[in-house]
Amino acid sequence: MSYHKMWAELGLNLEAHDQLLQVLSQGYQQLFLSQENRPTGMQYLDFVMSEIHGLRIQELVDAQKAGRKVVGSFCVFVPEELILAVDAISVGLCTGAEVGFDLAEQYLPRNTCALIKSSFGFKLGKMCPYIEASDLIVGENTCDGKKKSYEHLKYLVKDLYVMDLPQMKSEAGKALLKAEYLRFMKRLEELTGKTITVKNLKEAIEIVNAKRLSVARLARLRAASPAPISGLDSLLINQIFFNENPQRFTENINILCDELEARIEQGTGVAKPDAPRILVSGCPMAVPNWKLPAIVEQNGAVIVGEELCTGERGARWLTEIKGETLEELIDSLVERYWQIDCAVFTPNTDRLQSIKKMVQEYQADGVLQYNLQFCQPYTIESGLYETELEAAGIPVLNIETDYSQEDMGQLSTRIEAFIERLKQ
Ligand code: BJ8
Repeated sequence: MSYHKMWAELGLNLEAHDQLLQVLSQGYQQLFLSQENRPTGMQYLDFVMSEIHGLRIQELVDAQKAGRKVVGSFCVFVPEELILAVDAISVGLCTGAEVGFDLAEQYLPRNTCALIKSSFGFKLGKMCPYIEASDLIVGENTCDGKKKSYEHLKYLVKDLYVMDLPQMKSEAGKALLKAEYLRFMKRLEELTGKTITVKNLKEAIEIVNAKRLSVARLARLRAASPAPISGLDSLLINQIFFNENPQRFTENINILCDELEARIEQGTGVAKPDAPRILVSGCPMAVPNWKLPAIVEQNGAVIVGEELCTGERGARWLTEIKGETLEELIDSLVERYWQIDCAVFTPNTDRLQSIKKMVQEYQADGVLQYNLQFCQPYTIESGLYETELEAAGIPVLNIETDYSQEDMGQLSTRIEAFIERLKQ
């Protein structure tokens, strides 16, 4: 089916977009479809990926024609529950390809992290149907790169809303988070003409909790040896988490988990039982950023967990449905999001504990800390954590990279050496 008419109406650059889809499809075939012994439940993800700029966008456009709104965001601090409560659709806007960087650099310094430059590149190159389909785009004050880049982005998109976020886990910080969620609620109500009530917020919390439970179930199953699913496929699931219809996602991930349970019982896995097991920790990896897991798994190791926002840091906690008033539900929501241990907080000691816990739970042999070049929060934190983890007997490899393919050879050599160290 051709979606060219829809893409043209969204204002995409059809030629550039066609080229992008072609590269994406080739990369996907090479990396994902060539894996051996994949669970059959991954066919759902293959389909979602093949239609990520097609059918899913068609669904968004159809929903808009029926009066619903689409809200795009860049951070796991933006509560999907509030967006669903006003019957809007939440989509993630982070991107993971080196597209339109030359255009992005007309606005941003060269030494801006690839995640930020990529979002600008997709927007300026007119290649992201999600950003074009968004009625409201939510930025947030997290790292300096993001918060300052929104000062440019507001002139490039039709409606940008910026959420302030705390930097310290103090009582004042928590009060700010609550105030900002209340302000965001009002903005969503204005956008949609709908009111957030106890009933619709509870329903929204249930939907998002169920989605988070499905990925938590998947995460637990990866503790098995041999690993029942690859890190590459698991990362893809955690990436699709942000853009797929939430109920459909939950249903299909639970079906996949049923299959993985059966595989574990039969002793079937995607890697050898003695394959070194690696936990990846650090900056988010957005579609189609699959570079690191591909190198790790092509070198004979298996990734058993992601301490990333496209992973457990983004999905770990649930919102407790307690109380009978809106105020109590908002407090519950704040409690849930307050636990996110993003490196923009200072100090951020909880994250180190999360990494250690994940190492233990998923029987990881070592930690690969993934830092995007020019990302100060995660790169600085990785130095602190390396010392602490090594002292606790957990081998660490710190990687600093970007979205280019130029360092593939060098990364591969370093990762191979790290895997050898883990084997010993
Ligand atoms: S909660 S990790 S999604 S802020 S990689 S843009 S930090 S310079 S993305 Fe994030 Fe929310 Fe935190 Fe998660 Fe800046 Fe670093 Fe770039 Fe980053």
